Amino acid sequence: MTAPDRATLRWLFRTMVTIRAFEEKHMQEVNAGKPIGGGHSSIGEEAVPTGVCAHLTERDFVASTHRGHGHCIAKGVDVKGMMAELYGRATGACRGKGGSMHIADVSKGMLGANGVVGSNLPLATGAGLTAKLRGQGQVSVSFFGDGASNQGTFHESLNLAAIWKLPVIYVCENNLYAESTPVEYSTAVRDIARRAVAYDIPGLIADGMDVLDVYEKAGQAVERARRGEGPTLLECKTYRYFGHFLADDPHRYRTKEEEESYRARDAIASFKKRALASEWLTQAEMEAEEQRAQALMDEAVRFAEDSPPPSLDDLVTDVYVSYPRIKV
Ligand SMILES: Cc1ncc(C[n+]2csc(CCOP(=O)(O)OP(=O)(O)O)c2C)c(N)n1
Ligand SMILES: [Mg+2]
Repeated sequence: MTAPDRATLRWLFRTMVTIRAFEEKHMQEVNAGKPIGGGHSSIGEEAVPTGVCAHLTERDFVASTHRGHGHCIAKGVDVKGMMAELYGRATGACRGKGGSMHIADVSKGMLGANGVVGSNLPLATGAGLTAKLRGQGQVSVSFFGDGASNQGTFHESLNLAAIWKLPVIYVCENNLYAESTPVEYSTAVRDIARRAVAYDIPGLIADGMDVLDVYEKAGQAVERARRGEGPTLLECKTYRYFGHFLADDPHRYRTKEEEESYRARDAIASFKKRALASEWLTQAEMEAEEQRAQALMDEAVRFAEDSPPPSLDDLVTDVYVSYPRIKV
């Protein structure tokens, strides 16, 4: 594969280090006992949302999961608003009412993180139908886990998208575990991409620890969708370095050797090596990006801490039913 242009390479690096810095800051704040919500760390998986979203614009749709911070950042959601959301503040992406698992920003095409495993596949499929009916070349992406690929919604969504030729990219983040359940215990196939055969659509596999491989395979899927040829299932083989959720999972269901073998292939560290060797980016440019990400997180925490909580009146705004004015 020929390398993407310099601006894209820089964006890929910037996005991966921003995701990692956000996740590290969140973990630090939770461990320090700050009164903020926990969540599910995606450290180790940064290459997947980055390589996929590099092909999208604000007009394309993304439907995300419980492990959604990386998807939001790669799709352009404001990091300060995300941090304020974790702090439950009125300035948060969802005015402090959603928290980690419900961050959304429709203006950026981010339809939302989602706490119900497997529930975003039909949402992305519906957004794909919208895109097809509008006929303006938009595409829709669903990110979901290996565990979610065993939900009925996975099969229903892929079948519908296949018969209607919807512009949807189904991106399976296969990190080998659903909570503590190993994928080989719960899943009949070794490569989840093989399930594409059942719907007569392409099933691609990318190395989810290599942002350029994800970028290349996702590019094929997005181009196919924009040409009106229908959906693709893209499986990215990846790994989360920490427990299923923050704070309380000692991850005893897997070995230290397995963890170390993935950390040794860390997506950010290997990109750096390659970028230096190939003279894509300089050491100084990459250090500047890392410092920028750290500074952004400090600023985001300050912004969140200085923001007010939602008011009591906000309890009855943004709900489905328009209540008569309830005095709270
Ligand atoms: C419908 C539903 N069932 C169970 C859960 C509890 N739960 C939350 S995350 C999770 C595991 C999901 O695994 P996977 O899809 O592989 O995503 P990962 O956490 O590995 O990113 C489960 C079972 C849930 N939130 N929703
Ligand atoms: Mg998983």
